[in-house]
Amino acid sequence: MAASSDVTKPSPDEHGLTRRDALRTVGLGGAALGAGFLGGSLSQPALASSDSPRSAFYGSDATGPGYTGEFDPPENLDASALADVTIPPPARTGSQQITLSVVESRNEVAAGQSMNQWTFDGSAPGPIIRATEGDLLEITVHNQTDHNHNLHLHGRHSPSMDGWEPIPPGGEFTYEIKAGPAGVHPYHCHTMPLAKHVAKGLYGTMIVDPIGGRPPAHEFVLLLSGWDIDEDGRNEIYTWNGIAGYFARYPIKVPVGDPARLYIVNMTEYDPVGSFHLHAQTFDVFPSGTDVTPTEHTDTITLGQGERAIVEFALPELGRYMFHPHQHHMAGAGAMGWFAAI
Ligand SMILES: [Cu+2]
Repeated sequence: MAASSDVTKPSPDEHGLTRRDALRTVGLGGAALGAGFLGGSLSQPALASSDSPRSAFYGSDATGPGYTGEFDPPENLDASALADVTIPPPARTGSQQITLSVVESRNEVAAGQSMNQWTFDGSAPGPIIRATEGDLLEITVHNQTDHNHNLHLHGRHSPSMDGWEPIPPGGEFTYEIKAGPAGVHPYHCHTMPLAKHVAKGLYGTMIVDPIGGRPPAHEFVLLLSGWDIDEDGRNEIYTWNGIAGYFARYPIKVPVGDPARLYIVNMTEYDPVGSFHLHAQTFDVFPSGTDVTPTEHTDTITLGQGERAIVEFALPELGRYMFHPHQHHMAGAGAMGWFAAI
C-alpha cells in the first residue's frame, strides 16, 4: 500500500481508544447489545419481502467508537446516506428506460479524504439497476464530462451494445439490451485507460431477477472498491458502497432468523483479488447469481476483479456479525462492517 504523505491515517489512539478498548466497547457477539449500542428503541420489523426491500432495517443507530480501522466515514453522512446504493429497488418486470449521466464530482470517501471521482449520476458506485430476465432495457448515457466515457454491462447482449466504443464529451448513446442472464452483474465504463476509468468510480450493480423472482429476503448490495487518493496506481482506502467505515458506524440490521440475501460485487481496481468474509455464521454461495442452486456453503468467498456472487444466510442469534474482505489491509483501510441481528 502506498505510504503517501497526502493520506491522513489517524492512529486508533487519536480516537482515544486503544485496540483493546475498542474490542471491549463494541463487544464481539451479543455483548454490546446488552450495553445498549443498538438501543432499546428498536422494534421488531416485519419481514421485508423482495417486493418491499426499502422498508429496511438499515442503519439508524451509530455504534459509537469502535472497530473501524484507519478511516472513518465523513461525519455528515447519516444512517440513510447510502440507502440508494445498498438497498435494491423492488423487483419489477417490464421494459425500462433508464438514464445515466456521467459526471465528475469531488466526493469524500472517508472523513477528510476527498477525491475527484468520475461517476454515474454523481456517486460511486452508481445507481442499482434492477430488472427481470428477458426485460428490455434502454439505457441512455449522457456524457457530461470533458473525457470520453461509455457504459459496458456484464452479462449477455448484442455485441453492438457492448459499450466499448467511446461516447465523446457532450454526447449520448442509448444501449438496448435484454436483461440476462439472471444474476448480479457489474456495469462500468470501458474507455481507455481502462484502469483509470474504473478506479475513479465509474461502476455500479445490475440485478437481474429470474422470472418468478427469488424467495423473499432482506436484500442488500455490497460493492467493494478501492480508492487511489494520491493517484499513484495503488489504493489507499477500501470501501463497501463507496464510503470507508460506513457499515462499521451503521450496521446493517437483519431480524434474528430472517433470510438475508447479499449481492456482492468486487469492482476494486489495482488489487487483483478481493473477498467477503462473514464472522460467526456461514452462508450459501451462488456465483454470479446465475444458478438458483448454491454451489458452496462457507464463510468466505474470493472475488477477482469484476467477479460477484449472491450469498444467503440467516443470523440465528442476537448480536453483531462482522464482515470484511479477508485481504486484511483492505479491512483495516476502510472495508470493515457489521450486520446486527436484532
Ligand atoms: Cu470512463
